Amino acid sequence: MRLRDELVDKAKRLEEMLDRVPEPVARELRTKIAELRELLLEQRAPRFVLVGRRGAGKSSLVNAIFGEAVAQVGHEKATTARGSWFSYQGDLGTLEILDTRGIQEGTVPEAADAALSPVESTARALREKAPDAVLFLIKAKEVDAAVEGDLDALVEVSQKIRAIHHFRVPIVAVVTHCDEVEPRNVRLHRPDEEREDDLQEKLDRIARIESHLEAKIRQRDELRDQFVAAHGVSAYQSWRRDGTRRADDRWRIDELLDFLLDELPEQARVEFVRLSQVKAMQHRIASRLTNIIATICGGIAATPVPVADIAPITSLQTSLITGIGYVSGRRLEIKTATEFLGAIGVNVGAAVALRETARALAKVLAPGLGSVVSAAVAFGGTKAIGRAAAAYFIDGVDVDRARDIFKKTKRKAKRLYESRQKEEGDDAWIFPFDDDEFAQGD
Ligand SMILES: Nc1nc2c(ncn2[C@@H]2O[C@H](COP(=O)(O)OP(=O)(O)OP(=O)(O)O)[C@@H](O)[C@H]2O)c(=O)[nH]1
Ligand SMILES: [Mg+2]
Repeated sequence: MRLRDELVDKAKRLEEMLDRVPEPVARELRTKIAELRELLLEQRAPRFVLVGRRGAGKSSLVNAIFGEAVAQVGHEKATTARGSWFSYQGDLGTLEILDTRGIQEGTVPEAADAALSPVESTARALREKAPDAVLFLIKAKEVDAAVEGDLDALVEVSQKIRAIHHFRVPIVAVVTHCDEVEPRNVRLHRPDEEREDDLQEKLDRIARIESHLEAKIRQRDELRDQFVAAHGVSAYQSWRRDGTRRADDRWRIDELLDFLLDELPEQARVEFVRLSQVKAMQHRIASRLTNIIATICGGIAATPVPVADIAPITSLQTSLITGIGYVSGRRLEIKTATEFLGAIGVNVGAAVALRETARALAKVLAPGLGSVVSAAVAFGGTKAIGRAAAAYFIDGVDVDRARDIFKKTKRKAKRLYESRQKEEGDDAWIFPFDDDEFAQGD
């Protein structure tokens, strides 16, 4: 992939540049570049193990995450997926799923020709790859009955993972079919059209089911410290034969994904956020990217040797835009990113001219010239570009609005940075702002 190669190349050149930068600063920048690598370059598909009985809604949950029909629901044949990793592919990305169905049904193979029992085939798959999380699915109405057998299966899977990979995998319990909880006719996905008291009754009942299940899981010593939470959802969607969607009764899937995101390692996050298309999550990743890159840009500009050139800054800023574009579900060329910069009023031409002037000056005045751009401008400008790109690519605002966001954010970020500089001096970029601080007085 060309874009990826370009990014790899950029990261490498940045790191080489750091060889000429004095130590504490270089180390700080290296850490940031490493974070950037994990987030942008070492991405892979998230890997989930699904534990749950037949019909619990495992395939439906996969479809609910994608918002498309990628997994067959209801009438899956014995040949699909079970006992081995399966890549579900949507338009925007891939999930790797290990369906352990059958473990809690005993060890008898379902098909006569199956060489391995469900336990054996699951163990073999787990040796191949470590999962990022285990999702334990159970129907709301079944939480009361026979959970113990399911929990035995859960313990078995999590102990296998610990034995093979030496880590405690996070376990998230998903209470499915919440839409069918009494009062049944109250539609969770249309709360505005329902009577408030009816809705509340249903929500209360679901909350009780969740805490009941949580209590049962926490009773197990083998699960307690890996268990994250129980989360009620409806994953129901239905498609016509021609592929158009007939019903979308999904409820609280976004919230589930949001806290699954917290459990994922850095390398699986961008892919997850891209394929699930939850804007709030996309904003979270966009904002992390923005903060990392703004810090690096601020650091380069503050670097006390004249390697500080505007070129790596502009180049990082275009990477930021392509990165945010990617998170939103697009694939942008560097050229598109540069055009976006132009469109929101960043004078890319002027940046290049400035660089030439700086080089000429550097020859006369070097060493010790310092940077062409102030750290405040580099930081503030990058922060502003990230915000504008997120608004444009994730929220779909128009160019005028994006330009407006750019201008306002730039002013504000620059001011904030300068006040930070008064406290911390030239190292101010090492102490970046969290977004709350930034949002104050917005
Ligand atoms: N009402 C409702 N129905 C659901 C929900 N999730 C799944 N279903 C339905 O439950 C049935 C079984 O769902 P699947 O997703 O196929 O379940 P599964 O766990 O993959 O089943 P197996 O592959 O056979 O183990 C299907 O008819 C789904 O439409 C839900 O949240 N609400
Ligand atoms: Mg299934």
